[in-house]
Amino acid sequence: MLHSLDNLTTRRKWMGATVLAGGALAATIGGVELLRFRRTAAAEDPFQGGKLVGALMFEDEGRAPLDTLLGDELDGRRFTDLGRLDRDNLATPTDLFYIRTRASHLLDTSRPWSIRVSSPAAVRIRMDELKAQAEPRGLHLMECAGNTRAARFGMISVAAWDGVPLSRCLGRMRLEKAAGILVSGFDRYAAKPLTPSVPGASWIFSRHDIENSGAFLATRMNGEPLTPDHGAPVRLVVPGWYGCACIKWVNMIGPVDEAAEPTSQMQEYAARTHQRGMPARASEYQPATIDPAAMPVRIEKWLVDGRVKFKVVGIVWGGSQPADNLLIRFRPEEPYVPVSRVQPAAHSPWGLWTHVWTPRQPGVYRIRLRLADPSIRTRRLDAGFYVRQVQLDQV
Ligand SMILES: Nc1nc2c(c(=O)[nH]1)N[C@H]1C(S)=C(S)[C@@H](COP(=O)(O)O)O[C@H]1N2
Ligand SMILES: [Mo]
Repeated sequence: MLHSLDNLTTRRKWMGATVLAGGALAATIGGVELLRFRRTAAAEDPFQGGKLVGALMFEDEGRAPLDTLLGDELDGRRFTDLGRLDRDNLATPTDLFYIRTRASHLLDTSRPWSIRVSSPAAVRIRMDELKAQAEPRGLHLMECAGNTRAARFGMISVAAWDGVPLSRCLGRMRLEKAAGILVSGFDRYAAKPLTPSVPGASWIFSRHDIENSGAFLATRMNGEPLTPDHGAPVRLVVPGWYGCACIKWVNMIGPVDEAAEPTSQMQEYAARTHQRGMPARASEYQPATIDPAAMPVRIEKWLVDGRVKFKVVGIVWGGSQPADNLLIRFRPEEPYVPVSRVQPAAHSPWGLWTHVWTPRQPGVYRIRLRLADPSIRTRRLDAGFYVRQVQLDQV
């Protein structure tokens, strides 16, 4: 099925870009200079001189509108339309960044905010101190561990964040010897949730996890103060981890011992963060890191020299290093082939790839990716988690 081109061209609210010498594009977001993809010579472009005639819709996915606020408080969601991503808009504007849980009606940020530290120090970390110490921390990706087909995989976004590394605060909080560190956010809501979401977002980290991940208390997003739905006045960002660990409306940090039970949020997300069963202790949890993954986000239909060609555009993210050796398959009975072009972008936690697709027959196609290097752990790709389906009526 084809849908109109409006979707690709309207409401382009994404960041503008400026052309630099040397064929690279750059934009500045929240103090981060973001190098864009290098432009390629026109001669290499298989769609040169062609006409974009439409885009294919992914099938068998949720039907909720994208880029739209849905529901309220614990039921509140916004799924980001990834179909509009292109190489000039790699950061998601704040008003399109995905949302999982909207701000509580009971949240009162009119009074000065501080984080209570339940340790021998019994200090409070005041918001004005944090603001004074906050510095640009670059672009980081966030993905909900429950980023499923029903959400049209729209629970993933990238922003430029400002904040203060949590490891830097531990000494002052007298937490430098704690076995585990609990970070907890405001989680009382006026209404009972309609969805099976469990209220009470908090996560327990080891000191090693906090240092290793570079977790920080974020005060700004895309160069502006955090919005209420994204955790204002202060949230945790844990680079490389699923969003469930990125506690919003942080109001308490404290020590826990080795035997501490996982929090309700950790239990709710145990399977989705690939824990083995339900560990009895928080200290037995594996870091909730995101493995390398990739999926198509848009399939453009082109007419080039009188022939139909499809341009499959996708994203690649996760892992500690940008994956560039991607393989793609369109049907289980077809072999994996190398993706035509993968372009990891400097300083960006997700990169775009494009693949030229000339299917021979109409029918249903289930598009799946994997990494060429089998030694890299890709739990979700292995499970077919991000397979996307399209139907071709004619080719
Ligand atoms: N206090 C609090 N923090 C929270 C949550 C929550 O329900 N309450 N949800 C978590 C989950 S599951 C995700 S995926 C991210 C989403 O952050 P975002 O809504 O800013 O995209 O916030 C996390 N932080
Ligand atoms: Mo999440």
